[in-house]
Parts: sequence; C-alpha cells; structure tokens
Amino acid sequence: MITTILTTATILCSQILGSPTIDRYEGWVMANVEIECPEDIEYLRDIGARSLACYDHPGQTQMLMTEKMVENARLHRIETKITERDIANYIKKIDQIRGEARTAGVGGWYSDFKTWPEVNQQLQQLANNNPKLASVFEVGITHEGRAIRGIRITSPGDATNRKRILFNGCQHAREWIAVMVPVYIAEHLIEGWYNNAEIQSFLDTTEVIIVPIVNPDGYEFTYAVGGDRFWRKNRRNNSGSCEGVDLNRNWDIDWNGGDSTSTSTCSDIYVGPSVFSEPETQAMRTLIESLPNLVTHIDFHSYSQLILKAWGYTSTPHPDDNIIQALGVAMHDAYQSVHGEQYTVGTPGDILYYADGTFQDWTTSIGTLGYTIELRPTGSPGFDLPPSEIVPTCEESFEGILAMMRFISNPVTVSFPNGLISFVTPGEMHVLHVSMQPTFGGEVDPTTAKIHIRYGETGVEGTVPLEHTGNGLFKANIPGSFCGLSTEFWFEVETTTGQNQRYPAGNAVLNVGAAQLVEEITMDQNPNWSTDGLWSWGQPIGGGGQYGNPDPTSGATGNNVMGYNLNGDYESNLSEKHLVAGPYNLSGNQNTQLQFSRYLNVEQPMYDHATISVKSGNDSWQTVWTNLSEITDDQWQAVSYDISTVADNSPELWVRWTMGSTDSAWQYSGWNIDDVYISTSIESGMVGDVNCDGLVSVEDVLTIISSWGPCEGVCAEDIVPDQNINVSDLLLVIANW
Ligand code: 0X9
Ligand code: ZN
Repeated sequence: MITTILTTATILCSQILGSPTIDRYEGWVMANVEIECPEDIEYLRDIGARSLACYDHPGQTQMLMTEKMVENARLHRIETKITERDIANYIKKIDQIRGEARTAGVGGWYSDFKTWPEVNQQLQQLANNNPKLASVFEVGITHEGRAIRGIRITSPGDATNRKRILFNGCQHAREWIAVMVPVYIAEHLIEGWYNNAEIQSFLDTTEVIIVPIVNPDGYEFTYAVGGDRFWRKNRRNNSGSCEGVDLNRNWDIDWNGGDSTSTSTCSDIYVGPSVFSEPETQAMRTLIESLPNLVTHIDFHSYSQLILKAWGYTSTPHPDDNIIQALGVAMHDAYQSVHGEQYTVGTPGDILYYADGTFQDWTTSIGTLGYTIELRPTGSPGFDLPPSEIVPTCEESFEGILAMMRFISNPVTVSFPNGLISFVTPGEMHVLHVSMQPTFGGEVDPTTAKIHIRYGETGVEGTVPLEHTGNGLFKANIPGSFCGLSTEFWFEVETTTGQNQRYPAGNAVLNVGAAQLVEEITMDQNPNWSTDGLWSWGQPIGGGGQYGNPDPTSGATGNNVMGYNLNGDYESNLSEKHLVAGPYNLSGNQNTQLQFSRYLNVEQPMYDHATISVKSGNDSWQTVWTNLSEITDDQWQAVSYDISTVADNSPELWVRWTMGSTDSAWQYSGWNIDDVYISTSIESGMVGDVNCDGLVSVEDVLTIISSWGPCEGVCAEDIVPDQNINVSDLLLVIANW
C-alpha cells in the first residue's frame, strides 16, 4: 500500500517537471468531490488527488484527479463528479475569457489578472505619480532572483511614530485575486488621500505597507508557458524531487507541527527544510521586524470567503479574542455592505482546518493582530474567478480594510449595552448606559469619561462627567429638550496612557417628538408568538445560573414573561432558537423604537449568543443588537433601540429574539423578556409646539398655563429656557402661531 502511494506521488511530481500546463495534466480531470469525513480526506491525499481548495474542507471540494483516482474514490464510496474532462481545454477557455475581458477593458487596470511585471509597473507608477505619499521598496530576492516589491503609503511628514498596517497577497502562487486586491487597496488609499477626509486622517496617523506578491517565482510559474496554473508553493529546488515550499507553512509558529503540514517535498503543504528556510519568508520577517508599532496584518488568499483569525494552530483561544473577534466582525459587516457577500469570521480550526507555521499566527505571536482573508469565490470556479469579479472583490475588500482602519483609530470602543435611541418625548430625561472598553489592551481612565451636550446645532456646549458603575460601564443622564430643539451629544474618554477617544465622530442626536404607542405587549396574557426550542410564556422560577445569575422569579411587571427555558439555563451546543413576534403594520409611521424589559444572562460572544433582529416583509433579518460581552443581569433592565431604518413605513414588521448558538460548556439562564413596546413619533420640528402634536395652537398655550411657575432641570414648557415657565414662553408660542 505504502509503495503505491509513493509511486503515485512521484508520478504526479515528475509529470510537473518541465512540461507546459497543457501536457502536464494529460489524463487528468477536474472533479467536485463530496468529502464527508476525515478518512475521506486522508484517502484522497494518499491516492494523490490534488485539492484545489483547502484539503480538509468537509463538503464539496474541487480536485484535480486522474480518471483512475476518480474510479478508486468512487469504489471508496466518495461521491465524485467530473466537471472538466479536458484540462487543456479548460485552461484555453479561461485564457479566452481573460483575453476578452482585457480587450473590453471594463474596470481599467482591474479588467483582468496581471502578471508580476505588470504589477511592479503599476506600483512604480503609483509612487511616481504621488511621491509625497508613496514609495516603492524592495523586500528581498527570491530563489530565482526576482525582487519582491512593496509600497509604503502615508501622509507627508515624519512617520516614525505612526501606527503601521501590513497587507500582503500571494504567498500562494495560484491565488491570483489575492494579488489584485492589495494593488487596488494601494491605489485607492492614495486616491482617497486627495478626496476623502477620513482616509486622509487615517494616513496622517498610520503608515500602510503593501506587498502584493510575496511569491513572485511561483506566481510567474502559474502564467508561464511550461508552467502550472495550479501551482501553490514557491519554486525552491528541492534537489532531485519536486520543487517548492509552502510559504504559509514556513513561519516560526508551531512549525512542522503536524496540522496541515508535510515533510514530503512533493506535498503542496511542504513545510520546507527548516523554519524560515525560504528567502520569501525571511524577507517578510526582516521587513516586519523593521516596522515598530505594527498593529494589524492581513494575508490575502483565495478562495472560500473567510475571515480567519488567530489562532490557526491551536484550539486554545487567544487571550484578546474579544478584540480580535470584534475586528473580524467589523470587517465582515463592511465586506457584506458593498455587494452583500458573506465572509465567515472564525478561527481556522472552527471554520476551516488547523494549520501550523502560518503567517497570520506568526504576526499575531509578535503582538500584531494577524488575519488571513480568503477572497472570492465561495467554491467553484475556485482560483479562476471570472475577471468580471475582480473589481467587486476589490471594492468589498477596500471597505473591509477601511473598517480595519476605523477600528484601530479607536483606542476605546464605545457601545450602548441597553441600546441607543434617537427620539424622546418633550422634556423627557433619558438615561443612557454606555460601555467604554479599551480596544487594544491598556485601561480606560473612568475619571476622564464625560458627555458633551448642546441643544440644537448652534447651542452652547457643556460637559458633564459620566457616572461610573464599574467595569467600564457608565450612566449618562441626558436631559430632554422641547419640541423643535434636538439634544446633540458625544462622549469623550482617555486611556490611562493618555490616548483620547471621541465617540461618535459627529454628534449623536436625540430628537423630540410626541410618542405614539403602536404595540404594547405586557405579557400578562400569552401573546402566542412563534417559538422554537425552549422559548415559552409563563412565570420564571428563578432557576438556572450555573454561570451568571439565575432567572428572575417574576416579570418586570406582573408574573409572566417570554423566556428561554423558564425553569433554568439554556442548553449546551444549542443552534439558534428564535422567538418571533409580528407582523405589525407600521405603514405611515416614522421614528420607530423597540423598547422592552430585559433580564438576560449569556456568556461572552466567543461562546454563546443572544441577538435581537428585525425584518420587514420578506426582506432579510437585520441585527439590531447582539451581546458584545458576557451579560449578567441581576435585575430587570429597560432597553430601547432605534429600529427606524427597517420598521418605518413597513406594512409588515417582524421582531425576533434569538437564543444561541451556544458552545459545549458554561450554561447561563438566558433571555427573559417583558413589557414590549413599539412606539413611533412625529417630528413636529416647530418651535412653540409645546406638546409636539404638529400644530402651534391653543393646546400649547394651555399646556404652558397648566405648568406655570418655576421649573427644575429641563422642562418641555420652558421653551425660552430660564428655569421659569412664564410669559416669555407664552410669547414664543404666540410668535410662532
Ligand atoms: O492553508 C492555507 O495556507 C490557507 N488556505 S489556502 O486555501 N489559501 O491555502 C489558510 C491559512 C489559514 N490559517 C490557518 N489555517 N492556520
Ligand atoms: Zn492560500
């Protein structure tokens, strides 16, 4: 058996030597293989099948196989469907499509995949045209004597103390799209410096280093006559046997550790003769060691549409996983926002396979947040992404890296655990819960946390310290205003090392309007919502609390709630279980808010999830809120969310609470929900409209008269604010009659 395996492997490798792609695959076919279990993977590897994706991917994988291998796989009950009998013809077809795309020129430079010289020329031209912003440099020289080139981009001025970010592509030769994306990023950062204030300010504080082709020898080999379109490794001469080392197995992090590694020179995942044996990995290491303050790194690959985070070599979670995950999710959302494409976030072990000695893990091990992004497509046609998808892939990736730049520009992550609304009724005081957590380690100095408030766009700004309730959680009391005058606010805080954070970038706005209750579900009676798993209506019994706090023993008001397992904790290994309310008709309504009382205990989102979503009609669900940390309520919390973008004017609004997914350990008591309100409000916007009903009328005069006299704090009737409801207010009503 062993002899057979070795012979097959040797035949495969000797075929690769010297012959053009067309001949090299004579007798080979391309097939979609249905992988069901690890044994299948092992078997396919043993018989010499070449995976075009990631070997250990359960599900469908594209493979290059001989007809004999297909036959053997089928005998082994591995479902195998030949998609291309004639690989020479397949390559000819691809070349033809590329030729046509290049001629048509849609997307300019990005109309077709570009060779190593073309990429170098493009980088040089970018630098020549923008010498203030960009410069090309040599990272190192490969086995075959090619120069690995990079480009540095930052605003003019001394960059010594700036943060740094690294993007690279093409450790793997055949992953052509992973070259186009870094070039696009370089070009659009430079262009953005001229016409986009946000990009300019990123580049004022950050130096971006981009190396589109780490593996030029391998890359050229995938284009060369006599080369191999499906080549992955570099082109090391392994003296006598097959060429090449898998650069993404050559890094010093559990090198040759046995997960997706091989010491066979003919293997696509050959680790190399020693750690850092390759000029390409050495050159990148030297570059990185010369870059102080390297905050983040993305190693672009294809394909599968994945955002892979550390660690990839072990199942032990990274101690900073909450930050690593949050940045992954920020990139996921950004990718999705452009063309709707899903890029799944996770560790390689969770969503792909463990691999040792990879680049992302090495940069993470030296204190950088390293990611591998597997670009389009999700599956077939694999590395041969149609040229028409180059620009869209670049566009979504650019949004992804902007999200990364935004993320690292914020030393403190500000969020609102109980929601953020945009409307209050006249004079209503709003208590806002604010969470301020350091983004990259360090500590928040709670004494520096304050809110800046002003009334209207031109009001005088005042600051009030925030009340610290512990663990980076604060309370802000935002006094209401009167009709027609919104409250504007923003937060400021410092880390103990003196880094300043403002949030949001502009001002948050609390408008004033008369609230209209559209739905009121007190839970005194069963609302008969659709339930899944252990969701049910009734009185919770204070059970559960293996971790966190037990369930309550009654509702926020009355006895009953809608809860996930009223008798105790949620289950382990739970899939998403939904509670769905609706539909509600919100036609003609504006500024919709969702409010309810929450009693929730859930583990941090790396393990367990609690989510609220809304949707209109048959549209897809939009997340309103999801736990960004562990939540351990020990009393009922009033929460409120602005759901206007989905709900306003919707004839069919649905609201959904989800419990799960959960992991295999640590159970919490989960969701309890009471007193759900959906309210809307009209924005009268008229000064003098004291009750905000859209009319300046006798009603407003009566409202003023009925509250006549001194007022404390902010009063809706004190529309000429002087702490007195008096004749000046009356006169303002009349002036706006
Ligand atoms: O196997 C790889 O090197 C990457 N996938 S690819 O199909 N482009 O070859 C994934 C590397 C991700 N990192 C880990 N699995 N550790
Ligand atoms: Zn790759």
